[in-house]
Amino acid sequence: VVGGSFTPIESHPWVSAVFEQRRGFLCGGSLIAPCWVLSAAHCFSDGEHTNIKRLVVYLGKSAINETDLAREQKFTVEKLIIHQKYNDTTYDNDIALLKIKGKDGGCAAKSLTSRTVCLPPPHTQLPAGFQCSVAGFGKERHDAWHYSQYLKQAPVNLISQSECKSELYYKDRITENMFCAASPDWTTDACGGDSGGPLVCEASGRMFLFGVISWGEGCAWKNKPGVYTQVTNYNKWITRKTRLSKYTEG
Ligand code: 4AZ
Repeated sequence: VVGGSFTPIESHPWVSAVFEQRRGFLCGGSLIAPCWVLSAAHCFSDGEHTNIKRLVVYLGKSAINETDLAREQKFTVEKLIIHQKYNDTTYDNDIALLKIKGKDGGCAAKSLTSRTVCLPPPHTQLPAGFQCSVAGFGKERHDAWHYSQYLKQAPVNLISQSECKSELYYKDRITENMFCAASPDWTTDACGGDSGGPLVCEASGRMFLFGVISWGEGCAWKNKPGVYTQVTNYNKWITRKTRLSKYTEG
């Protein structure tokens, strides 16, 4: 995350950190049900096929290189579901579900450092300019060599489809399954390593997961906003794949 501030995991307790045993930290994710983490498809299908046996998911983590056994929970991945229409050239349908399993065979336990985030009801539309926030362990600058050691969050404002599809921004690269967000002065943004993680917006006093951090040209570059997977387009897909009965749980 570029700009913004360091934040305790308690402020974003659905934030998940996905690691690969050999490659290290891979991507972010969001806990949407005790056994399910929502992330980005491109985290698991770029280059060599991800071996799900080597994936490790952490909840309750505030620091990427530190273990805090009292606060974090560790899981393996029992099932990896990449959207069947994910396009690895255009990043259309950049969404994936991870079914997690603890050593004891159970799923996530609710605590101060770990809880689920609500999915927005289908067709919910927020106006352009609405302030939301992104969180992750991604780079603090586009040219950084390392990911952020600690979890960061930053405010970003929603940008209309028409503005994001303008000549200056991304033209036809924005599909109906994507939306854009940035800060008005282009100082805050998601960055490398944040993908898969959450863009949440507060509505009627609760936080809802509206976006999955997906892509963007550079980080906090003028006229190049962050691009997010439009979660409201996938309520049925998520329900079908996870057999969730409610849209707002947790
Ligand atoms: C990435 O590579 C990434 N500035 C995520 C978000 C953005 C750029 C890159 C948006 O994970």
